[in-house]
Amino acid sequence: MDQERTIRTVCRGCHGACGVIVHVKDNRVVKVEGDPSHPLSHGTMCAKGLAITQLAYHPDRIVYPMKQVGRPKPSGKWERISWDEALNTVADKFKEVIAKYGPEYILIGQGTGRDYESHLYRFANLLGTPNVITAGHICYVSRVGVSLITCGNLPVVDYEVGPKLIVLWGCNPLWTNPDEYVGENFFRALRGGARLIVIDPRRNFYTRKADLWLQVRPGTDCALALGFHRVIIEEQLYDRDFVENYVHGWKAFKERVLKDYPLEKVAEITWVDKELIREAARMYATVKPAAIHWGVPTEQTNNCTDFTRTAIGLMGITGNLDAPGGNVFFVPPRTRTVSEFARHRDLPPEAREKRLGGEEFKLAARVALINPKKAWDSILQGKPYQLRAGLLCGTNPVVSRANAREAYEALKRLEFLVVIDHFLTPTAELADIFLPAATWLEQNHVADNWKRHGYVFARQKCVEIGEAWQDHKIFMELGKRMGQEWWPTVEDALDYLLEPSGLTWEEFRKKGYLKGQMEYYKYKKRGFSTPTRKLELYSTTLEKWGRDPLPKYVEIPESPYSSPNLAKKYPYIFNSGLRTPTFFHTENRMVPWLREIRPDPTVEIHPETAWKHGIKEGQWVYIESPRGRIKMRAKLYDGIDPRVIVAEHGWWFPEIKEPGHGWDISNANILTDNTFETCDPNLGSTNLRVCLCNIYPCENG
Ligand SMILES: Nc1nc2c(c(=O)[nH]1)N[C@H]1C(S)=C(S)[C@@H](COP(=O)(O)OP(=O)(O)OC[C@H]3O[C@@H](n4cnc5c(=O)[nH]c(N)nc54)[C@H](O)[C@@H]3O)O[C@H]1N2
Ligand SMILES: Nc1nc2c(c(=O)[nH]1)N[C@H]1C(S)=C(S)[C@@H](COP(=O)(O)OP(=O)(O)OC[C@H]3O[C@@H](n4cnc5c(=O)[nH]c(N)nc54)[C@H](O)[C@@H]3O)O[C@H]1N2
Ligand code: SF4
Ligand SMILES: [Mo]
Repeated sequence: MDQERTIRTVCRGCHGACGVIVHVKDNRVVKVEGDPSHPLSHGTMCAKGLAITQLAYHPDRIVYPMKQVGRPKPSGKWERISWDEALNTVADKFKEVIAKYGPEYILIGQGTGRDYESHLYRFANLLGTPNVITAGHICYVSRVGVSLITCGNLPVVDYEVGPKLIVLWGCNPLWTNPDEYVGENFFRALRGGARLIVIDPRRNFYTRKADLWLQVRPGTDCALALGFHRVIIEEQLYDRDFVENYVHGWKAFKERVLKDYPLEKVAEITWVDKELIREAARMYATVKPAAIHWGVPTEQTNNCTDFTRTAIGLMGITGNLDAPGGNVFFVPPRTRTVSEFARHRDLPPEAREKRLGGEEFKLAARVALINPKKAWDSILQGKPYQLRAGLLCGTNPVVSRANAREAYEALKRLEFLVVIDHFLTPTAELADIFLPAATWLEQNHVADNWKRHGYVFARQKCVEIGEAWQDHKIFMELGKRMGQEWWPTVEDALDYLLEPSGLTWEEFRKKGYLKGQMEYYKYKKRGFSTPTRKLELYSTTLEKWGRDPLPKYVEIPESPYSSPNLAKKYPYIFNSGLRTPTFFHTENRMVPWLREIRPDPTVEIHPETAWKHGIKEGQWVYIESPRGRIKMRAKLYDGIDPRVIVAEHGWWFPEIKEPGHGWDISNANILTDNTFETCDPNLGSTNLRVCLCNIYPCENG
């Protein structure tokens, strides 16, 4: 029997990096607890992090490679194989596809940020395929892409100094800890006396604490941001020096706002009272420092590009950009960047030209991703050429992507599919080869090296479970079989990542984390990293691409205003994607501690609306859109507008043992749309948070 020992590491049950002390006994994790010495999480952890042992040691977890032996897929018939057989099978198939058709016929994919994009992209780039699907068109990478062309980098709230006013714009940091943020730091600022403006269609914890709550119509944030500009311009509340010296296109932008966005019109579009918009804009422009903490719903719309640059514009013209306590560009510690490690530059120009949809969604191409529908069309219709093989790592697109039915059909039809995951999800059940991924307890990595909060953390291997490998190792070993240049071990690759810091993995591991040396107002010395060296409210990049260089609001393609005829049959706005503290997208439904808290998929309906349809609290109801029908359990909630329905996303049922696992029963993305005409024109972002729907009680109650 071993003595119990403790290891300091960082979680990755969400985007991650809360500090954790892991207790290990006999090569088994017996307990995890928050690490009070961690500079961002200060000892806090959430339910998902605390439940990791139930996930890692779950009886349904697959901890060895498998091949699907039954046909047609999904057959539910699998056979255990060795790593050698699994990797050789994949490598042989990929080589065959490359020889017959070319590397671009292989699709590589991942879901949300999970700390292995450096390795996944390196694998794809060295393979020579430009066809990588991620969640980036609707999440985070979209905001990074827009930031790059607008001000050169992603501005992040400076909770280290602390804002005096926070505009919480479609974000729920205490439940989501998204990307750079650990929600606790938001709360610390609030407790320290920061004022709060909340922009959210739903009443929640924050709206109750807020000085002002703007109950916006889902999907109209871009119009609201332009309304803020309107007030700030009219009342001359902007920072004159900044506007004169650091903004490109101020005059043209000002004219657009004054001509096209009178407050009455903004109020009509957004459902927010015009005096409330005025008051909020005034408060934002006059309290210093102020920061905008914005969330993902603003990106999951056809206005993704234009909301993001309009919001960045607000930060700039109020003098809050790169100002202490405002929205800042944190300086990263000296390590190799994801981009450098991934060798993005080495993807040959002729390969880039073959990127599916690259000509259309130019900004997505710039950040090296494709709209998933481009992949589905390629597989289902052979347009413009037919993908032949795919590898998906840490993603469950048949539940998480818009128009899930199409995603399902496409992946089912793909000639050869590899899935890397912990569980046989509805997506994994469509694979030919399943590769078992390690959890965060089973890996060594320089964590958070993709984020822009100025830190990297040591994620340390605590145990090994079965034959699972960390994703990084899978890409390395598969890459070597494809003749790619990699390092002998995972840790050797980490030495390379860390090299500019002067530390080896061994040294870094003991240190725990590195922090960049912060410097504010960098633009005053060097300008912004854009073509004009200024913050481009008039985008020269979009102009070069033949797009509107100035931001505007375009009505959501499926809304009561843009589709009045459709709205007769589907009168409600379907706002899907309400996160819960227990689940991470399609994950955790099999974890008993978490599922017990939220056993069923929930849809929130206003009591007036429910009454009209004879729906009672707790009853199962159908929700229907032009694309299909799902069912969820009704929760009556008067904190939303009676015209809006709020639903959770990510539902499938691991307890249903047939290989589909009930993927289409309560999956919100059966209802969402993915057609190109309805996407953001630059990024291909889909409207995940707004489409039209109707509701009615299930026959059997
Ligand atoms: N309707 C609607 N749909 C949405 C959203 C919404 O708001 N509304 N949100 C969207 C957003 S923002 C995003 S980012 C996407 C997320 O979409 P996805 O990333 O596709 O979804 P997840 O369920 O997070 O992850 C899928 C799989 O990753 C596996 N996994 C977890 N950790 C690891 C790991 O370390 N390695 C490997 N190999 N596998 C792992 C899990 O077991 C899970 O099966 O969903 C989007 N879908
Ligand atoms: N527990 C948990 N944590 C997660 C995730 C998870 O699935 N579960 N997902 C992770 C991922 S990949 C992401 S991207 C982040 C997202 O995390 P956040 O950015 O915090 O996004 P959400 O929680 O989707 O929504 C935040 C708020 O926006 C409101 N909202 C909905 N529609 C609109 C709209 O159109 N406009 C405005 N202004 N507000 C709107 C919602 O009511 C909600 O209060 O969370 C990450 N963290
Ligand atoms: S917030 Fe994320 S990183 Fe922190 S404990 Fe929860 S799952 Fe882990
Ligand atoms: Mo996301």
